[in-house]
Amino acid sequence: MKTFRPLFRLKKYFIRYKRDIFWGIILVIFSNVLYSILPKILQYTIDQMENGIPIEKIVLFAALFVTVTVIHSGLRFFMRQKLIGMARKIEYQLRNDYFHHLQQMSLNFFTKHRTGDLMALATNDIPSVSMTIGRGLMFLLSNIIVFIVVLTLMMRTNLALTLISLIPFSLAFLVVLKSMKFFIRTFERIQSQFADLSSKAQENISGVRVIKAYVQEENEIESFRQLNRKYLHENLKLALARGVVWSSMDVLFGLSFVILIWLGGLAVIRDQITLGEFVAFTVWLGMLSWPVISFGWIINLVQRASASMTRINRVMDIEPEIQDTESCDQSICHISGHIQFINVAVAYEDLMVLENISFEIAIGKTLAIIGPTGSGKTSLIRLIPRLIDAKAGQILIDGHDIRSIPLQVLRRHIGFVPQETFLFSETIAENISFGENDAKFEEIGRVARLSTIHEDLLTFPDQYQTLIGERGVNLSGGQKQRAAISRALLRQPNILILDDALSAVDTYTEEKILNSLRVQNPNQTKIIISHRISSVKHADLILFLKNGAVVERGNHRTLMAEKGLYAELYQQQRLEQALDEL
Ligand code: DUT
Ligand code: MG
Repeated sequence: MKTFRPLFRLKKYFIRYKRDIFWGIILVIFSNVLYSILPKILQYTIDQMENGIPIEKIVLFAALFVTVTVIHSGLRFFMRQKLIGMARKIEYQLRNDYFHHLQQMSLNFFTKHRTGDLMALATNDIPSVSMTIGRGLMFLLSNIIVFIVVLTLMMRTNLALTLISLIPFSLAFLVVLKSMKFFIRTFERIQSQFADLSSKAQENISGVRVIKAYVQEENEIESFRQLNRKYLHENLKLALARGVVWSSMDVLFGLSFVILIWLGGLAVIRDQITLGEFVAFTVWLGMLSWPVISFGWIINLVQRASASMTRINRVMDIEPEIQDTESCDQSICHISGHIQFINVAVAYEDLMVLENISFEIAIGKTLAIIGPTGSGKTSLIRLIPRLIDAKAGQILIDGHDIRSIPLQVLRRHIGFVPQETFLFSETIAENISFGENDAKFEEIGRVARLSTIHEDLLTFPDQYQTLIGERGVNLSGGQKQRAAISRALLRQPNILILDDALSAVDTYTEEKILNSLRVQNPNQTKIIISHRISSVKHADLILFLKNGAVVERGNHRTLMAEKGLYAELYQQQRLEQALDEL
């Protein structure tokens, strides 16, 4: 029972579809009782024939047989409709709930879980659960009913014959029980190898550029082949075991029939049973073989579903790390963009990446963050839309603790351009208007002009309607970045955050974009991360980060006067530029 516990979580779905289940069960009972009594009609017919039956009566029996069969098939049809339909509806709900859950997860969750594994849950585990609750339930109930009814009918006909001919059946049942453990274990291995295989394929397809650039195709093919070979090996093992079990069952069932024909035949000759009863007996015995064979299959199915459900539950039980808490003040429905950090620290697991960060930036001002790679710039700005939470210290926006602002409100007022741009496989216009579905075309055009991508788009065959391949393969790096900036600008955010979002754009274009950003919305607080001094020098406050700490702060003028790291970097970049211009 313990193994099936994960499936108890499906209770709420079962309750939702209780009507379907109720009718399904009623149909299962009726259709299988009818099925089990069919041989009884056969028995009467044969017995009557022996006694010299008039032809009309034979026709009557035949008609009865056909009618019962037709009704049975009809009931089966509706039973399948109800139970498999119910399973499909549960699968639909489960998949929606799973997707909804994934959408709530914070960044950290996605770094901890492989995309391939998360996909495998949706493509493998959820259907496995649905299959079990549909077919598994249907066959299990059918088998139980057939077993009870057929066995009762057989025993009532001849108890001794029933018991003797069932001896090999019990052996077959034992074979099923014994082999089950092996099947389940092998199957679990197959499932986890399948997850590895899909993760490998998934990473390969997303990472195809790197693989090609490093000429790693052969290596990748080889390591994929190895994983695939393991998968094949386990599958073959399973197929072999299945073959052995099936064949031995065939032998045992054959043995049952030998016993029945031998002892049953003798009983007929000795007039202990009628010929009709003998025939009915034979058919019943055949009917019993399916429940025995499929018992193992059903248990296997339920175990698999249970293992799948465990995996699903494991992910579904993860609480979103970042969500609205009780301290959230629902009356806050707007933020203006006054940001204050007080002794903020950030850590990923045990790795401290930022410590003692304090600064304040007024509405409409520009904050710039500069510093060597890995110094914690991205981590710092991730705190503002609460993609991550601070380990220590306090962040205030418009004087409210950031955790008291409803996440929806906070994020709606922030335009965030991440360091790695991601574009969807949709048109450029749709990519820009992401999250703002009713954006007017003029608005899209306005932000595209601001981020200077408008001119580029005009050269494309479909202009704003140009379709972008997965991850925007048909745009250049700089074009992708500017499309992402347009997307952030369209929301007219009160806080605009650019994380190195102009790194792939030349200095001239960068200057142009930054200039137009400066004038377009004087009340917008801007945070700009860059490696180039040229893009930060107009900022009201510049923070120089190094090893997770602010080592210099001020504006361009005061920092230059300090003659520290900032000034040094400025000289270096000036020199590089001069050399470039030579
Ligand atoms: N780090 C993690 N987990 C993450 C992100 C970053 O452990 O999910 C670590 C790596 C690095 C430090 O945090 O040592 C700071 O990373 P961040 O991305 O904040 O650095 P950056 O200043 O933005 O670097 P770059 O200029 O390369 O973008
Ligand atoms: Mg970064």
